[in-house]
Amino acid sequence: TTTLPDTITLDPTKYDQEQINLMEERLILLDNDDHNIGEGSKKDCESPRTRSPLHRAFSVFLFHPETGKLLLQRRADEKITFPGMWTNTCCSHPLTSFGEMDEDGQIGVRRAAARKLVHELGIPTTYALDDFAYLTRIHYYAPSDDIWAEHEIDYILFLTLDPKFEVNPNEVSGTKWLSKEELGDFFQDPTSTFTPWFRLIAESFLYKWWDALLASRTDPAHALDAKA
Ligand code: DMA
Repeated sequence: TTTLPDTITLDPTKYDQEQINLMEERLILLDNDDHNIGEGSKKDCESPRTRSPLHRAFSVFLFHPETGKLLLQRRADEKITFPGMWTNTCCSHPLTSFGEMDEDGQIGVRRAAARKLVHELGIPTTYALDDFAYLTRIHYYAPSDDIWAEHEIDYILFLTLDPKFEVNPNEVSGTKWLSKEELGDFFQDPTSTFTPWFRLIAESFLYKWWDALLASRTDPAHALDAKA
């Protein structure tokens, strides 16, 4: 197994202390086939000094059951990577703890997603972990700035839920529910910035899956899992 050396000290006068602490979380390092080959801190996984080693991540897209709208969040300015950018409902990483390394039925990723929906948005786990529809995995690399970058195999999860939520201001500085058309217009807004993975997913698969989800609400034969 690979264990990465701790290479950077984060300056608390430059970065938020709570976010500095979260950079010590232990992520799951991967080979190109999504096999676990070790662990490393978030800090080391997202720094070019260690060449941003590949690790496991997830992206949740939460849809409103009645309106079919997608919940977006704006990342807090305190975030060390991709601050202030609009993105999908919730993204993070499964950790080497909390049973999040378990791979059967993507259970570890589902546990991590539920944990972070609570932490970032205050969405209680009133749904079953099976309610997350697992769509696919996407392998990508995206720089955040001169220092930080993401290099991940990202599990895409859809969830249909009308949640109670209360955002954690250290993580999230705004939310919006948008329809497909409204999201298309929002991407054109020159005063907003968007995370590269959200743009990538929106430009590749999102609308096709979203259509399937909307169709499945009236016609169960179009259920999402059948399309995945
Ligand atoms: C990283 O999310 C995950 C993806 C899919 C880009 P993040 O930087 O928001 O993680 P965290 O919320 O744990 O800081």
